[in-house]
Amino acid sequence: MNSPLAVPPGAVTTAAPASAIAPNAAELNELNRAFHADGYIVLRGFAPPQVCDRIEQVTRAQLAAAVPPVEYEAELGYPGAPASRDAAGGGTVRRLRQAYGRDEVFRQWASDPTLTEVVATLLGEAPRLTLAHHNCVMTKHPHYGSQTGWHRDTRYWSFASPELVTVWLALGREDETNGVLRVIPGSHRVALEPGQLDAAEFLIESHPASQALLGGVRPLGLERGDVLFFDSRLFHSAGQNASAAVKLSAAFAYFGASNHPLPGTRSAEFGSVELPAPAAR
Ligand SMILES: O=C(O)CCC(=O)C(=O)O
Repeated sequence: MNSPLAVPPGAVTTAAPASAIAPNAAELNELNRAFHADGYIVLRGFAPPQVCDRIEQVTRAQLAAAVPPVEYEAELGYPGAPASRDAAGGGTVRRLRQAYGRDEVFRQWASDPTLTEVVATLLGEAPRLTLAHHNCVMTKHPHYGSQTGWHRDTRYWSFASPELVTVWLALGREDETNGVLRVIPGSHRVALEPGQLDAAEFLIESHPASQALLGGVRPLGLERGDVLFFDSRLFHSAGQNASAAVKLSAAFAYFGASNHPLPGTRSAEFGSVELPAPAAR
């Protein structure tokens, strides 16, 4: 079932560069090494201020009008979420979904050649943007923004190979006061014991085998324009927002050209966007 905001499956983008700061070949090599060792990298100030400004402007306008398709906090019912759509705060949006179809600013950012070159390096091949997962602006509102338990993004994703990269752009400061993302370095490669996940595939923190994992938690403080690239199998979580301002982050996910969503699954529903292979250096 395609959203009215979705773009046709297999569409090729013609976006102009968003002028992100390009790492050189040696830096890309080091980023690739760190990514595979830790499961994530952070590129500070990777998205230029004017890109953040344009994305934020469109996001705030669409958030204010709750332009569909959106996901409401009350729909998920995570800890801290309003009990129902009729409860106080029931209209709190958690995600502006299908961001790629919403506005050119999202298309330009998600297909920015500098960004996709980093993703291609991490995947080892030309990337494709999935329109089925993430492809959204994540919001974390004061009061009604919920807490997200430890999970792997791939928990409900169905691809031939689980190797995907999530790209998270901070549109403002993200810290312990407003629901910073926390990660467990190296957890993308950890095999879990039976019973370590609950029915919704969140990590059961009280499980004995979870203790070593939880001993390595690292909060990833971000500033506006910082971009976090993480292996979609990396365990991460986030708290609530105790500040007075909404936290906004754009999130997209990519898979390699030799990978594919499994036919008939939700991962295949919305199509994908082919992106160019990285230029030879
Ligand atoms: O900001 C949060 O609550 C985390 C969101 C997240 O990790 C997710 O929805 O996959």
